[in-house]
Amino acid sequence: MDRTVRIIGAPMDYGANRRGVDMGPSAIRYAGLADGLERADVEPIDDGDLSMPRAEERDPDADQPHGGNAKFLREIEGVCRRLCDRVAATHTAGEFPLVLGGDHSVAIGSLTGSARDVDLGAIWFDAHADLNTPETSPTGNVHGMPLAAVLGRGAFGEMEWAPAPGLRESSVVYVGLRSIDDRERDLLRESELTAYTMSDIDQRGVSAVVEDALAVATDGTDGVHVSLDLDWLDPKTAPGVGTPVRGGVTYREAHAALETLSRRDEADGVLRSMDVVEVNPILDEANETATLAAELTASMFGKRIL
Ligand code: 6HN
Ligand code: MN
Ligand code: MN
Ligand code: MN
Repeated sequence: MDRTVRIIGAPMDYGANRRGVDMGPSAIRYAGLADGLERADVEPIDDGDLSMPRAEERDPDADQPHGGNAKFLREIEGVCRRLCDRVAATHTAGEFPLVLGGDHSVAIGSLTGSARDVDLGAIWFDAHADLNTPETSPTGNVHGMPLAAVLGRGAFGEMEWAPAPGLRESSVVYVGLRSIDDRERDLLRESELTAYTMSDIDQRGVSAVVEDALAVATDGTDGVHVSLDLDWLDPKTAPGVGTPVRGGVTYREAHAALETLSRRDEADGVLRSMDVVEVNPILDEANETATLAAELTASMFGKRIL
């Protein structure tokens, strides 16, 4: 056992437009996450789940930022602040934080916690750019905004603590984009973010693209956060997600990508933290997507076929 991985469940669904992703952490555990990690030769310690306020008792439109729309912003802010502290404490203990979502707004907590006192790079495996601000969002769903919040773009009201000084835009890389909103595309084009789309993967193959992503995310940083949104995969392979977009990566491409991360990590220990998000067991078929999430996580930590 060369690494201790602390599993932190963040069963939050306030950032998505449909319920169900709050069951993601249980489904991923049930799918054999801990066994897979042990087979990857890491020691898993399960922290259980962060407590969540009940959505039914909350007003999604309370505390809206001026001129913008960001539903449940107050609840998301509170959960992400606690998650940020938990992730930072995990690093202090010398362990690797593995955050199980929940919708992708949990990444606000994992990124800020992981970037505390260090320079952080990030690789964002997603169909979506998650760069909307409360002003540009077509939906008001905060799971479409976590990168804007941590990069200090847009007005996020009470979440003004979230911009992470250790996370520079030029150290954040997307892999697999294929669904970007019109105003979000303008934000992305004028940013210093690096974006590899599905077309890049088609042309060059996923392993080469992930190697390039690693080069960007490790340049001048102390480590890399991996954010894995299961809607990165094709919905035929990963049906249990709230915002499916056809044309995603295949089962083998996904494993190849995470194994590329793992090989690099074995060589020089670049990986620092991870979140696995957007698994929706209500929409899933026999826990297929959660099983995939558990398998891909084990691949990233070094589990091999042979
Ligand atoms: N995710 N761009 C759309 C929005 O509502 O802003 C979809 C976001 C999806 C977010 O899957 O993490
Ligand atoms: Mn996402
Ligand atoms: Mn997505
Ligand atoms: Mn595997």
